[in-house]
Amino acid sequence: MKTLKIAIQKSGRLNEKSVELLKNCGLSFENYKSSLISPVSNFPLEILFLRDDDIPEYVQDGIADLGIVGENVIQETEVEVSYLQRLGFGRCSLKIAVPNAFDISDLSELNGKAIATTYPVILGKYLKEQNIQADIRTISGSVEISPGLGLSDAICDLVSTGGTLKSNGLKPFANVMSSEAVLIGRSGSEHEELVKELIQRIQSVLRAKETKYVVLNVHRDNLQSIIDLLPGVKSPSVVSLAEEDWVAVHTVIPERDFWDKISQLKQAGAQGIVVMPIEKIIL
Ligand code: PRT
Ligand code: ZN
Repeated sequence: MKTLKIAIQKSGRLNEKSVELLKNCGLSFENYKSSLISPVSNFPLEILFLRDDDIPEYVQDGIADLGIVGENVIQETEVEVSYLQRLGFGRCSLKIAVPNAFDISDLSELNGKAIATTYPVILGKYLKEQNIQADIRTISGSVEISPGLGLSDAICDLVSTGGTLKSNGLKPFANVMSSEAVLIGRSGSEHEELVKELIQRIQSVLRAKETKYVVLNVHRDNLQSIIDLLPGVKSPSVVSLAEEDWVAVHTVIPERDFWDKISQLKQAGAQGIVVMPIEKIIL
């Protein structure tokens, strides 16, 4: 029996969401912090728990068939892997930031300046594209304290809320790249069918997350205007109610325009609107 291997972060910002995604795919496994490999009992899959920096190479070299890792790590390690699916978590941006007192208005003002980063490859390419000659200082961590220590004029680091920059007296200046967690694989994997099956499961979970299941009651006179507002998966289900003139409409609504849609439905005569989360959508 073939066994697929997927590499995920052992601990850190992507671990919890990666485990949650796989569990939502119906995969049953133990998430022991001490183990490096966890077998899945109901799918031919093993989960490898690794440092995120090692995941792209493990996938490239065929030690793992799949991996979940930030795009920033893939770009920095410059490996040959295929992007199979964006996962919508671990979102952040790699930014150049400068001390608040540095009154910068143009990227060219970074010419001849020292920029500290743990992302020398991505930063190097960006500066080259922008035609900036700066001194890239590669350090292994705590990049945000380097201007305060006099080690650099600017930094290039990941930002999500911006709180770390702020508390270190820094301001973001240029966006070098935006990143999120992605599922990666290798072309020509010998387990193509299993990979396909797992991707389908992941996509059904992601799709469900983006949509809500909605049930509402409406008078028959207003039914058509409600239907016109609902794109749905195909067309909405319309169910008779004990009260003859009224029906219940069952449909799905995308999360992104959810509140707009609900207020339009109310205006069109919808009543008793019930909203439920969806576990999976299989097309
Ligand atoms: O041990 P291992 O090597 O596996 O983990 P790690 O320490 O290298 O990575 P980890 O767990 O910190 O991050 C894993 C991945 O999460 C990164 O590669 C990104 O793809 C993603 N991610 C999302 C982030 C952030 N948001 C983030 N904010 N990674 C790091 N940060 C750090 C940033 O470096 C800075 O120190 O958080 C700080 C800034 O956060 P804000 O919210 O103050 O802006
Ligand atoms: Zn790391």
